[in-house]
Amino acid sequence: MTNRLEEKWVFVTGATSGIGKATAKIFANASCNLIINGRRKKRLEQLQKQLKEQHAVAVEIACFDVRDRQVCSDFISELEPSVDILINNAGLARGKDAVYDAPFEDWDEMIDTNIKGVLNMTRLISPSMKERNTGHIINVGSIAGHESYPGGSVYCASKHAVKAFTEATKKDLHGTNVRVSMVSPGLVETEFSNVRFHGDDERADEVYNNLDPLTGEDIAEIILFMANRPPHVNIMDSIVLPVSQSSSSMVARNE
Ligand code: NDP
Ligand code: 8X3
Repeated sequence: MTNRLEEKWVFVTGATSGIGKATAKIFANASCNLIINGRRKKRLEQLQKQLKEQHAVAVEIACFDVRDRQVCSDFISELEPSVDILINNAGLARGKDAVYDAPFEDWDEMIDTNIKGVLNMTRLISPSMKERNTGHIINVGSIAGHESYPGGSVYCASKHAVKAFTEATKKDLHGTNVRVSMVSPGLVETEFSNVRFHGDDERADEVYNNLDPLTGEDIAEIILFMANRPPHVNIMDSIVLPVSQSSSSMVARNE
């Protein structure tokens, strides 16, 4: 396949694990330079070393919390390269409690990360894309942004918000060459469920038992495909599920 991505600068939020880490790796393999974000500095340093050694690309570390607007702003105003592709991937679920039981703190963390984190990064990076009349913003949504499930009220609401924001961003940039896309995965086996269940590995493992879930690499391949389309092609959304999953709540497990 033609590689249209060589030497592009790609900013991946949440690159210390799962989908984000796999995405950083696949773009480095396509000869892109990377800016890798997350809060765990050691992991970012390890990934930086690995990508530089394996692919001879430039890799900058952006160790900050996407919820902290001031820190995001300070980092981006000091950033030398222009960002060609922004991948808003950082996100999380916290708990699976009903609305009448869920802790407010869990709700705040999801809203602040999944919604406001995406808003912060997009607001800060999109002006330079608009000015240069080029660029691509790719948001990681979810099947939960298309349908809601019990116990997922605020997580689903946050991903519905990502969908609405993606669509409106495209419309705000209407008439420019800036592309805006999202990918909406189903069950992907990453650290997502360990985080959701506050480190309860057993409960996290149960989510992916006997269903052959997606991997971070599966989603990274879709993101790379979207970014590597010719400049006149904009994929708005792609819902990607394991074959064993037919909706948020319909999952066929092998016995
Ligand atoms: P992981 O838990 O494996 O990765 C989440 C990443 O987000 C980590 O790198 C984490 O880094 C980063 N992150 C979380 N909070 C922040 C923050 N405040 N600031 C900066 N980085 C942050 O999960 P996934 O890879 O599965 O999740 C990635 C995205 O995919 C999320 O948006 C999630 O909602 C979405 N998704 C996941 C699905 C799944 O089934 N796994 C399905 C559909 C969508 P660190 O902790 O170092 O900050
Ligand atoms: C994550 C997918 O179904 O676990 O966005 O909420 S799900």
